[in-house]
Amino acid sequence: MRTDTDRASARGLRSELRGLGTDYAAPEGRHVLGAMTFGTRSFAALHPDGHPELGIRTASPGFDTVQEVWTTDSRPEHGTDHGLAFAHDGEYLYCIGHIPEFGVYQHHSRSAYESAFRLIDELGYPHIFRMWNFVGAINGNNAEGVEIYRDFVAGRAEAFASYGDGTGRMPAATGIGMHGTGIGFAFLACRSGAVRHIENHRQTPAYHYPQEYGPKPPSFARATRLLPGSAEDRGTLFVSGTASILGHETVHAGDVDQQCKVTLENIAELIGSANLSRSGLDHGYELTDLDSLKVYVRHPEHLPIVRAKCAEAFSARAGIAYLHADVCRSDLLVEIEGIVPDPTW
Ligand code: 3EB
Repeated sequence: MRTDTDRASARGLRSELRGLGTDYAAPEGRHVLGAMTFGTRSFAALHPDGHPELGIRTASPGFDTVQEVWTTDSRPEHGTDHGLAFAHDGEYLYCIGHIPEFGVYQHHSRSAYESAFRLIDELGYPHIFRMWNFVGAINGNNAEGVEIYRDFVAGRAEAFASYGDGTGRMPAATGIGMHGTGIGFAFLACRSGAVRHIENHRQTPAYHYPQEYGPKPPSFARATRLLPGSAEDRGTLFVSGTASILGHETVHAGDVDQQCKVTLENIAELIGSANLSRSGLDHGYELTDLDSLKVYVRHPEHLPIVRAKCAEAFSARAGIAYLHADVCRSDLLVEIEGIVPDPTW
């Protein structure tokens, strides 16, 4: 984790990955839309300053405690609704929620997502472009003996089935573990920006995974490109949590070194010009264009090797946070997400 402030942006919207310990002050002319705090507590609440803050318990010796702060150039309004806390500024909406521990999550993840879809309709932010889900005991079993990740995924899929035209609106996402129990989630949506969801030719779309990974497939795209309204620039590319999966299969179970290699290759292919041109984008990117990286590591003893691999692959200027979390399949050891900021910023 770098000690100064790192930035990644969509026009009007920026992400800053910062260390904890000091109060955050938005730069002149900017306003906090919301925050995600990777520390010692899991919660979803409005901060005393007004903005929604999602707390995710990942703190562990040797790992980073960080905050991702989303800022915009218009002053947001804040509110709560059906257990959700949100802020919106006329173009962007940031919304968070926390599902407490339950024996079975399916119904609760479905209703949380349905509340989220209702909220974006009511407030008028129809395009979700990034989602995060932090699932406690993700590889543990629920009260019916179903893996908690699969339990969560089934409810989310039910909500997505009645959201728009199904798979066409599934955004970039992260589905990862956290310490403790319950599920924390956050998402970003926009009003007038153009949103395009992108797949990776090396990987089966998650929403087409076969049933061996759970009764319902996961609802997300490999990346989402956000082109702010009226902009003629390249936009911002949000890269989903990415792991050592080729087709739909985990490769290199038990080998963190090779899992890092495949994960980095998956991201490089995803954001490269050949893959993006399949989605009609005319620019490609490289790993060194990524910023606001989050690297989730299952076993603390793997941190040095993962750190070395990432330092080699990413720009020395990029913000990178190393976080201690279980990954959604018990054979996955590492997962990486990031943002390619708009190059005009
Ligand atoms: C994978 O590719 C790894 O359930 O929202 C990555 C990103 C993963 C998002 C999710 C899961 C999710 O299947 C896991």
